[in-house]
Amino acid sequence: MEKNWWKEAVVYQIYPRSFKDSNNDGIGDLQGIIQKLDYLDKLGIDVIWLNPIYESPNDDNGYDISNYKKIMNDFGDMNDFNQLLEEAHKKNIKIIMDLVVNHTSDEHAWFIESRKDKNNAYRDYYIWKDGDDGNYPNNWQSYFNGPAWTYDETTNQYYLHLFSEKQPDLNWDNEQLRSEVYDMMRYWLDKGVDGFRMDVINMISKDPNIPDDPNISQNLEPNSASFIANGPNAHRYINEMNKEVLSKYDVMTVGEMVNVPIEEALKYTGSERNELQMIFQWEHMSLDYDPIRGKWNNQKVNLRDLKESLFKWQEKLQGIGWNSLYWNNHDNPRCVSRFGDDRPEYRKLSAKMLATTLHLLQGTPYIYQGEEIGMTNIHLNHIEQYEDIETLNAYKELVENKNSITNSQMMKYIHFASRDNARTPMQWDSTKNAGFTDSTPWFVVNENYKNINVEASLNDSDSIFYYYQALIQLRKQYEIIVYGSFKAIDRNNSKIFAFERTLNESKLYVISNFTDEKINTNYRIEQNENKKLLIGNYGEPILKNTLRPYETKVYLIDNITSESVDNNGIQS
Ligand code: TEU
Ligand code: CA
Repeated sequence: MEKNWWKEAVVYQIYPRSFKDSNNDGIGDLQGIIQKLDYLDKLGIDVIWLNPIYESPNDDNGYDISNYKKIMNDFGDMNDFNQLLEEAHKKNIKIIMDLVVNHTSDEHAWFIESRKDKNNAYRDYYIWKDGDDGNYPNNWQSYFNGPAWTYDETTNQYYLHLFSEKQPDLNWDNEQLRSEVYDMMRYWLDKGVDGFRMDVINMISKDPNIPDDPNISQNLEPNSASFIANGPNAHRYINEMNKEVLSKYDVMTVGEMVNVPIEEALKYTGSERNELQMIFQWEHMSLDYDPIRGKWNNQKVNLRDLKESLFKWQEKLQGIGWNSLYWNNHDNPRCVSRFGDDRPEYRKLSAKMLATTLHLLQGTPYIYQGEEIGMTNIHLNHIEQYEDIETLNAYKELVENKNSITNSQMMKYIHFASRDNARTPMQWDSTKNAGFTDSTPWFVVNENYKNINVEASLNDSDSIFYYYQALIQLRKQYEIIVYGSFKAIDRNNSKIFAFERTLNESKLYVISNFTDEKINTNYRIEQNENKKLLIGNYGEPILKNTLRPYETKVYLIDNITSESVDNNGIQS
C-alpha cells in the first residue's frame, strides 16, 4: 500500500463558534483557537479541520457563505487567520478548511446578481426553474424541511435549495462557476492551507431534467437528497477539480457524502481515479434512524448493524480507497451518549472503549472537539433554548404543523439526536461558563462542566484525554495501526466488537465490549504466550477470558508463528 502522510495523521475537528472565545463577546474565534494550540499539540493531533470560518449571515452557522475570501467578523479577520496558520505550522499541525460549494448564502454577491433578472451574467450560477402550473417545479424536499424550491417574485421563477432557503444551490453545469470555485480553492491553497473537507460534495451534479423523486410520498418525512446524490456529472466535476487544482498541491481531501453507496465511494476514493482521498460516509450515522421520522428517534443502534456497516466499509475499501473514521461531528450527537454509556460510572470506560475501537480500524481517525474529554449530549427542557436550524424546523414541522408527535416525545428525540448536542461550548475548566467565555455564551454550556472539563482531565492521569494521547502515540509507533490489513472476528457477536489487523509478521487484535455486562469469552489469542497488551481501559491485572463492562483490550503479536495464527488466533 502506498504510504501517505494523511493516512498516518489524526485529525481534530474544531467548531470555531463553540471552541474558545478570546474577546468575550460570547462567540468562539480564531484567537481562541490560537490560545489552545498548545493543548492540541499536547494531545498529539496532526491536522485541524476547521468548520466554516468565512463571512456568513449564519442561517446555518457558517454553511451559508456570503464571501469565500473573507473571514466571518465574529471569528476575527484575515490577519488572525494568517497567524493561526503560521502558529499551527510551527507546531507541525496542518489546517484543512471546510469547502462549501454545493450552495452559497442568498447574500453572496453571485446570488444577489443572479436573482435580479433572467439575463444577468450570474443567472446561470444557480438553478432556476419555472413552476409547474402554479406548483413547485418538482417534488424535491429540503434537508431542513419543506420544499427544496423557493419562489422569487422578481423573475417569476423558483430557485433550488437542498438546505435552507438562504442556501441556494450552485449550478455546477456552468463552466464559469466551476472555474471561479477552482480559483477560490487556489487562493486558500496558495496561502498554505493543507486541504479541504468538502461539504455534501456528492450533491453538486443534478439531473438537468429535474425528475420527480419517486420515493417521496406525502406522509413520509425525509428528503429527496438521496435521489440527488451522485448525479450524472459528479465524478466528472470532482475529477476536473482534482486535475485543475488538487493535484498541484500536496494536500488532504475528504468529501462529506450523505447517501453514498459503496460502489460510488470506490470511485470517489479509488487511488487510481484522481478524485478524492477519502470520504465521510454517513451510513453508521443513520442506522438508528426511524423509517418515518428519519433522525428524530431515540433508539440506540443494534451493535450487529453497526459492526456490519463498519466492517463492510473496511472490507470493501481495503486496497482500493481509504476510510475516514469518526464517531461524531458537529451534525451528530456526542458519541459517548450515542454509542457508549454516559452514566457517571461508565462514561470514562465507554469513551475509551469507543476511542480504541475506532482508532484501530483502518483509516484516518477524526476527533471532534470535546470527544477527548468525554463531553456528553445536552438535555434542554424547551425548544426555545435550541439554536440549530435543522432542529427548530423539524420541531415546527413534526409537532406544530403535522401534529404527528407530542412536544415531550420530540424533546426526547432532540435530546438523543439533535445537532445541538455537539455544539455546546467546549468545557475548559470549572469556572463560570466552563472557561469558554467571560460573557454570555452564544449557546448554553452543558451543566456537567464542573466535572467534565479539560483542566480536570489534564489533572487526572487516568483521564480520557491521556488515553487519546496514548492512542495517537501508538499510531506513530506502530505501522500496523495505519497500514495493517483488516479482518473481522466473531462477526455475529451482538455484544463484542472484535477485529484483527495484520502487517508483515505482526498481528493486532482488538476486542471491545459494547455493553455494561461482564462477558465470558473464549478467544484463542488470550491463551497465546507471545502476545503483549498494547493498550486497554482497565488497569492491571487483565483478566483472561473475561470482558468487564465496556472493557477494551488490544493485543500485539510481533512474530507470528504458524502455530499462533491458526484459526485466526480466535474464538473456538
Ligand atoms: O451536512 C450535510 C447534511 O446533509 C446534513 O444536513 C445532515 O443531513 C444533517 O446534519 C443531519 O443531521 C453538511 C454540514 O455538515 C452541515 O452542518 C450543513 O448544515 C449542511 O451540510 C449544509 O451545508
Ligand atoms: Ca469572540
